[in-house]
Parts: sequence; structure tokens; C-alpha cells
Amino acid sequence: MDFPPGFRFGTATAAYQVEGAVHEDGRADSIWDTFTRVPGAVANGDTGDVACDHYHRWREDLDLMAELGLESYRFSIAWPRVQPDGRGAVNPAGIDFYRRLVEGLAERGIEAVATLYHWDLPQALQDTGGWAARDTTERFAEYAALVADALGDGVAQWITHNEPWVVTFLGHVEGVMAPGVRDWPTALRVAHHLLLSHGRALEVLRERSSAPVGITLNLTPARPASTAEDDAVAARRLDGYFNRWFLDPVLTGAYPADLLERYREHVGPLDAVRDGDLEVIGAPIDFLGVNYYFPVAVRAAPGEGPLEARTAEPSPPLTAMGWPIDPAALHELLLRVRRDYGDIPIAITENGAAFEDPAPAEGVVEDPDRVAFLDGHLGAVARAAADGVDVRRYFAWSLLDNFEWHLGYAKRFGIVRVDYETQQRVPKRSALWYRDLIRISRAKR
Ligand code: IFM
Repeated sequence: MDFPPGFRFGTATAAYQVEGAVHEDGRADSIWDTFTRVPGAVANGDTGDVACDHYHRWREDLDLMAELGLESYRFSIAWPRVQPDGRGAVNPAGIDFYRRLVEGLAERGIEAVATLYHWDLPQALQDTGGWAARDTTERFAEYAALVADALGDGVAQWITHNEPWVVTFLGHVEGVMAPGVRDWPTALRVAHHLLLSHGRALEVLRERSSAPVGITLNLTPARPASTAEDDAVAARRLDGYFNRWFLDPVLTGAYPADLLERYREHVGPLDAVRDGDLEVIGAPIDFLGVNYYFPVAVRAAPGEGPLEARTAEPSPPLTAMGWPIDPAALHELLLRVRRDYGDIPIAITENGAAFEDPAPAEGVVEDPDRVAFLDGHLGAVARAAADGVDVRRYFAWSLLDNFEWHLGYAKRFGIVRVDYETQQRVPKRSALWYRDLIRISRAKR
């Protein structure tokens, strides 16, 4: 595989999934602390209270990254550590953790890529309306300013939000993620405020930092499940729901007209959108973060929900999440983004897979399925680059096995195994494979 000059390889994590230490150094509850206490909300009653204990073991984890030759690390900042109530002064102990982390990365020659919001809204802000309240967008801008002022040029790249689709629809329609709401009109308000807060944070970061700023969207290719015309039309609708509802406002400054009309008709007026918002949301970004896991096949489902579409049972091979494995769809997706939105620099900010890993033997976990997954998807990225897509980074999800949200600790995405009893880290074969790939690619530069 050949990657463009300057291409960087990394891994990604998110604060609530790895840090633990939820009551330390002034951190207050986030909506995920609250949600994990709801009986039945999370598999096995798991919580992020301890997670991978990264808050205490970050040095060891950074050393591990250095040993693997990782060039870039995408982590997220926990808003309730930095600004426990989501407003007011910075919490010095909380921000110090990230200052040390960023310095530790610099000492090891690893680039710091910081995501401001990976789903852990301070509970105090949920209590005043959460993302459904317009004021939360201003709180987010204030938080972005505090972080930018404190971490300054230690951060090489900023990502405002991670996967606003998940926050919107899994958090506010399906209700399987925090805050566990089930209401379409609320969800559309939330989506708009997430996007607006992205735009507001972008303005703030531009004033305070010279580092590139982007947003990470989880993009889900939606293909018709058959050659029937109504399945093709339904697939276009789901493409709007998954992808264009976020891509279009950020990259073209407008919501997609077909979905606007459908939501107006089937959900109600988009009352959150005010004059001038779309200019803020559509201000130019420096790169687009793409999280890719799998595509979906779509069937028309007349009368079912606002979208009248459903996804078909996926066909094998599947990961332990039941997600189909389809690297070709990543190649296609990257070309599509370029075709429809122009030559924007792209970072694959997440890609990876959960499998039923065997126990470690002789100091390593053999995970051939994950090796094949990474191989296939990195190959797709390399092909897209050869076809002219300006793709600059790849972050494997994830560095460590971690708290997989409502599925708890049972699903393991790490290239490094975590034994949750002892907190011992054991590299999987995929980590060693990735290390070798990075080494070989570097030698070619
Ligand atoms: O673990 C998540 C991550 O937090 C966001 N993107 C998808 C991953 C796997 O489900």
C-alpha cells in the first residue's frame, strides 16, 4: 500500500470511553454518568467509572503508542472535567490533565488531535435543556475558548464534534444513547444546535489558534437493497438522513431540500433554524473527519416513521457488532465526498472493528479478523488517495478496548487488549501489524 507524502497513521479514543476517574479533580457528571445509572440502559450495568483508567495510566498508554510508532493521537476532551457545570471558569485540575497529555505527546513526537465533544455533555447543561436548547451552543463556544486558551499550540488539529448523527438520532430518537430521549422534533432541534455549535466553536478557534479545524461525521453509504425503484428512492432518503443532513450544511451552507421537505411534512417545522445560522455552520473548515464502519442496504417501508425506509439484514462477513465488512464501500464513499463536495482534505478519524478476541497467549492476542479488516480498509484509503482524494490521516478505532457506550465492555474494538480486572494492556497482533505498516510506509517517504 502506498500513501501520499505527509500521510499520518494514528489511533483514536474518547474521554468517557477510556479515562475513568469520573469523580476526581473536580469533574462533575456528564449525561453518560447519568445514563449509565438508568437500570437496563447499558449492557451488564457497565459504567465509565473506571474504564481503562487512562486518567491515571496515560503515561504508560503514551509509551505504548510510541512503541507502536504511532504518529498521531486523536483523543477527546471531557467537557465536565474542564468546565464541570458547562459554564463559568475553567477547572484548573481538569484542564491540567489535558495539558500534561498534550505535552506528553509532544515529548514522544506524536501529533495531538483534540475533539472537543465526544458525547459527554455536562449534566448541568442537560438540566437546562441540553442540545435542544439554543443556549448550549453559546456554552459550547465558551468551552471551546477556554480549551483553546489553555492548550494553545499544543494541539495540532481541532475537531469540534464527533458524529452529530449519533447524538441526534441514537440519543434523541432511538433513545439508546444518552440522554435517552425519544422525540423526533427534539432531535431535529438538537441536530441544528450541534451544527450551530460547531460553527460557533469554529469562529472561536479561528480567533485563538492557528491549528486546522474540522468536524467528524460518521458517514454511512446507503444503497438500495434491490433494483426496485422505490428502494432506490428510499436509499436516497436514508442517504439524506445519515449523511447529507450533516455534510450539506457544513460544506455547502444549506440543508438538503428533499429532506427539509420530508421533515417539514412528517415531523413539523424546523423551528430551531434562525436567519444567519447557516452562514455560521457553513463557514469553511480545514478538513473533514470521516468515521466509516459499514454501509447499509435500504428497503422502502411505506408508512414507517418520517423516512419510510428500513435497513435490510446485513449479509456476512460481519463483525461482533453485527456490522458488515465492506472496505470497497469506504473507497466509494471517499470518491463520492470529493465528487459531491469538492477537494476538501479528509482524515479518516475512525475505522475499526470489534471481534470476539481470544485470550492472550505468550504476550499477544491473535486477532486475524482485525488484521484483515485494517488491511482491507487501509488499502481502500490508499486506493482513494491514488484516485486523487486528498486523504491525509487514518486513525484506527481504537487504541484500547474500551467502554462501548450502551453495549458496555463486551465489545472490544482495541488494537491493544485491556484486562479490566488488572488494567493490563496486551498488544493484539493487529497492533504489531499496524506498527510494521507504519514503519514500512515511513521508510518509503
Ligand atoms: O466507540 C464508538 C465511538 O465512540 C464513536 N464511533 C463508533 C465507535 C464504535 O461504535
